[in-house]
Amino acid sequence: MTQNSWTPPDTSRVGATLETFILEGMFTAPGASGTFSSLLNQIALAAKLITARVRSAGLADVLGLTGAENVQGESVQKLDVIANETLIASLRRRGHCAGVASEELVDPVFFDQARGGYLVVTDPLDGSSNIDVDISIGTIFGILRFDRKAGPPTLQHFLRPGREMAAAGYVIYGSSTVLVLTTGQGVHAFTWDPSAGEFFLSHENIRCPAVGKMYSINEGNCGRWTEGVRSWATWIKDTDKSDGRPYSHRYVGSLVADAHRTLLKGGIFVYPADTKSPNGKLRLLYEANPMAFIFEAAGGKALAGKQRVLDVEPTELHQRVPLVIGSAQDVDNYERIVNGIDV
Ligand code: AFP
Repeated sequence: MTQNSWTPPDTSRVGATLETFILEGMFTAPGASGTFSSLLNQIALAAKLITARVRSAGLADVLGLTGAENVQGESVQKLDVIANETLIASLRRRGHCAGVASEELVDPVFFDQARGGYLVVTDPLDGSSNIDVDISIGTIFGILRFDRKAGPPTLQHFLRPGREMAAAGYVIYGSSTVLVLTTGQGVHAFTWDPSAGEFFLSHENIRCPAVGKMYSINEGNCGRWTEGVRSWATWIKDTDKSDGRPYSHRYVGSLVADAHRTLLKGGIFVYPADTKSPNGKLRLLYEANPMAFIFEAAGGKALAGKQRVLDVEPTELHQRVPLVIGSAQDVDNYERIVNGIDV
């Protein structure tokens, strides 16, 4: 018999299933009960079901428009509706979620029978204008604590600053499906293995690099930007080898895809306020807040105009904000240049 020279690594949990990770309490939020794990499992279930629909979309006649518009006045894709219904049905099932606010719905839905515990904000299928051309799309979500003893949930319970979230995450339906999750202490990514039918931990304790090499902004909007944003966009394209400029430009037009790349490789994603969208385009509660929560937990930064995204006090469910997320140094440089301070 030959001696076994292989000793398993004892610290890394890479390769663990999402279920094991959740069961071992790795996602326990401060003050959370066991119901939190159950809620995460329901989100993972929805991610699996949506993955199946996205992967077979071209074959199953679910590509294309429904003919309706959502609350943002945007065309609703069939897969938008499917993702929304799948997520809500999954969240309703265990009784731990008292209500959901979705990009697809004018008002939140409340689950009267739910014992409570949490509220969920979501963009069930972000980047849906990319669906028909097989570009990466995603599901974004944020989880807020909710105490049913204080009475039934109302719209007001959703209008809380992002720093109060218990957890946030997204699922990217890209070349593989990856679920990224944080409770504010460690950002972890789980990759879906369709042959095993499981999410496996693939990226443990993601740290957004302190500085990157790529910038991401819709350059087609430059005629609508402020002078400050234009100065920054010129600066980032100037050549200066000492700080790695010019940066490369990458822009998918699907927030989940642009944010995922920025989180892993570093750099900066910007959707500023401009003359067409004076408050910015992206939605505070279910796009900017979850992304900001993830970036900060990974050591990056997130700004909405001059303030931290997570400190914005929401006044409306579908409120828009300017958004800057990315590597700490890249966001700092952006802030200085936009405000006329030399870097
Ligand atoms: P859709 O969901 O309508 O495709 O919008 C995607 C999105 O909300 C976000 O995912 C992108 O970052 C952003 O809009 C892209 O907007 P522009 O097309 O104006 O660059």
